[in-house]
Amino acid sequence: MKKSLLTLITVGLIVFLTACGGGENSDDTVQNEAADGNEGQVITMTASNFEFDQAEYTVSKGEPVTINFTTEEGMHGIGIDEFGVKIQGDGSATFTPEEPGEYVIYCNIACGTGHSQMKSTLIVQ
Ligand SMILES: [Cu+2]
Repeated sequence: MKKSLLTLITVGLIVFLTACGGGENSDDTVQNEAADGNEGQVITMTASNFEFDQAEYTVSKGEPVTINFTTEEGMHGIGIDEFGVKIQGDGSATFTPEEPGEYVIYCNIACGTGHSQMKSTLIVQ
């Protein structure tokens, strides 16, 4: 009676340890997939009162673009209507431009007297 109970515990322990090992392996797989998903073009944009850090940002068509946006002064956001980009305050957005052209990047928060001049151009080539 005692011996069979011990066997049961031993078998249970082995199954438990094996299950844990399997869990670690699937975590590794997820990390690798996430690293692959990071490919693409990254634009770092910052805003102050009342301008963006560059007048033009150039990207290539057909590849994902990620915009990382931060506000250094005041409260700003960015909108690019053609790509459905809407960031308010710090944030990021990813989209894939397919058509070459020039697209307006504008501040989408009524931030003050210079708000209407807060525009830059996204050039897709
Ligand atoms: Cu604004």
